[in-house]
Amino acid sequence: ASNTEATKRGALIVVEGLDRAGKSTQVARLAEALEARSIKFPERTTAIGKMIDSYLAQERELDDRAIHLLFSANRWECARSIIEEVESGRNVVCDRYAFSGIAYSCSKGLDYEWCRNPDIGLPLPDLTVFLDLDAEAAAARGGYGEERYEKLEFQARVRQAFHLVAQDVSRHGGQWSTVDAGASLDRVTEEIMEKVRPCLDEIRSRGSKIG
Ligand code: T5A
Ligand code: NA
Repeated sequence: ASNTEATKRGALIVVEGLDRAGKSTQVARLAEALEARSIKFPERTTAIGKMIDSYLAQERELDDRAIHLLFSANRWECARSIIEEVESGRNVVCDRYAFSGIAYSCSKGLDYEWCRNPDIGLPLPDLTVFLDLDAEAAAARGGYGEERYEKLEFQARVRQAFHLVAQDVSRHGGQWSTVDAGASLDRVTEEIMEKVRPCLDEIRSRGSKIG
């Protein structure tokens, strides 16, 4: 592709965090600000997504490795459309991604590298914004405790696992930014925009391919 075509690509921004960190709220705001398509993982409407949904609702038991692979497969079934969207010039904002996959499965005791492998080759985000909140503050927010992983002790382990993931992403040259999700809604939105703007400027000036 020529340079002019390449400079038209959109950004892929991922928002990560613990359960109840405020991801959905902030993804909606960010998607509006960037006129982006938003996607949420798990994408519960597909056949695979329905299996994941019943697992999370604790209606079905699955082996830890089997559910890990389903979460990954659920991203792979959306990968093509993410790439097409970004290459067509549209921004995409993603509520959770492969980093959740690693952090939650690792927290059950699965090997880090094993957890990472099935997601290798998925489109890499231009930026991951991690909404950081301690497990106690997350638990104090509405609607907590119904789904499978919404337990204080487990969430505290997931938070630690996300710190490992952050180091790993940075080591591999990825962009990872942590935002204090304990602040007010508007303050969190502002902080996210402060991280996202330079990322968009860089993509516009470099016009690199998604990959
Ligand atoms: N999972 C997921 C895996 O194990 N492997 C994987 O590969 C993937 C992709 C489902 C579960 O699946 C696991 C992780 C999860 O356990 P989910 O559907 O994303 O993931 O579920 P949650 O993360 O639990 O989604 P929630 O909707 O519960 O949390 P959000 O989106 O982080 O938070 P949000 O925006 O809905 O807000 C929650 C509440 O907090 C309030 C909101 O008003 C709302 O009541 N709130 C604030 N209150 C005060 N101050 C703020 N700044 C606030 N921001 C939000
Ligand atoms: Na959510």
